[in-house]
Amino acid sequence: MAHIQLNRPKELNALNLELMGELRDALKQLDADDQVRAIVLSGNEKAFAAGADIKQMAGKTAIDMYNIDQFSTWDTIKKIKKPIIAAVSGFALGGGCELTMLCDMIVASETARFGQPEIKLGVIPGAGGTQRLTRAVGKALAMEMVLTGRFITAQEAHQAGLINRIVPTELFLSEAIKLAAEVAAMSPIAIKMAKEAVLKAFDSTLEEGLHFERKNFYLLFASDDQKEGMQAFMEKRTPDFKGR
Ligand code: CO8
Repeated sequence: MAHIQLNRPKELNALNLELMGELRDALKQLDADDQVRAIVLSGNEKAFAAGADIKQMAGKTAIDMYNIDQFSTWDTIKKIKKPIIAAVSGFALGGGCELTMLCDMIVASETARFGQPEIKLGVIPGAGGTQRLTRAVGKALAMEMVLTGRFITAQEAHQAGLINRIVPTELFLSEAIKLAAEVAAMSPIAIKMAKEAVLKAFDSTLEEGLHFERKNFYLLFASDDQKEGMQAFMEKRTPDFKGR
């Protein structure tokens, strides 16, 4: 299990290009490290991230934005195979909210606030806020959040299905780590294929998704972990998964 902490506390972890580049590189490194089976991504108690760095963005032209191509970083993060658990306390706004939705599960503190306030800046979400949010919480709430910029509470986010659980603020990181440890105890190869298959549901028809799931299911019978998992069940012992 590995933990990455976004660390620009004075700017509420505003996601400037440098921070996103470092995050991408750290995630790629952890994805390639066999010792790591799950990743926790957090901010601090006050903010997960308050969005893209407005000060860095404010003076840019459309062509600057095109040339900077910041979303290629997001595309790389999207391809991380290992599960990423967001540990969220305080603000998760704009790009910060979008980053939590790029993660696979979200553990939130009671003080967490999720929002897409880009509309108040005269723009719209650019890293999935109109798409992943709508799929997660449905049209009514997504439309309200994107059109008014209203922040929702952890309670509302939980009711709407955006997050996995709400925990007392002092426990937001430790509970996320606990969840990551639970996932890390499973077969790493099965976990990766499971993540891939769940994500497939977002951009395929049911038939295509079922087909994809079935192929991954069959493929896992080529792994030592499948033999070990089923053998351990029959021998009534804890499996020792190796990720092969
Ligand atoms: N960018 C740059 N600086 C920020 C940001 C930000 N997004 N958010 C906060 N800060 C800075 C503030 O300017 C302030 O700095 P300073 O002390 O130098 O003035 C410091 O952080 C503390 O902030 P506040 O004093 O404002 O703290 P408050 O507790 O009063 O308010 C809020 C907290 C409500 C979170 C408020 O700071 C706020 O509204 N922030 C902006 C939220 C926002 O609009 N986010 C969306 C940004 S646009 C976006 O994310 C587009 C996504 C596109 C793709 C993503 C690419 C990465």
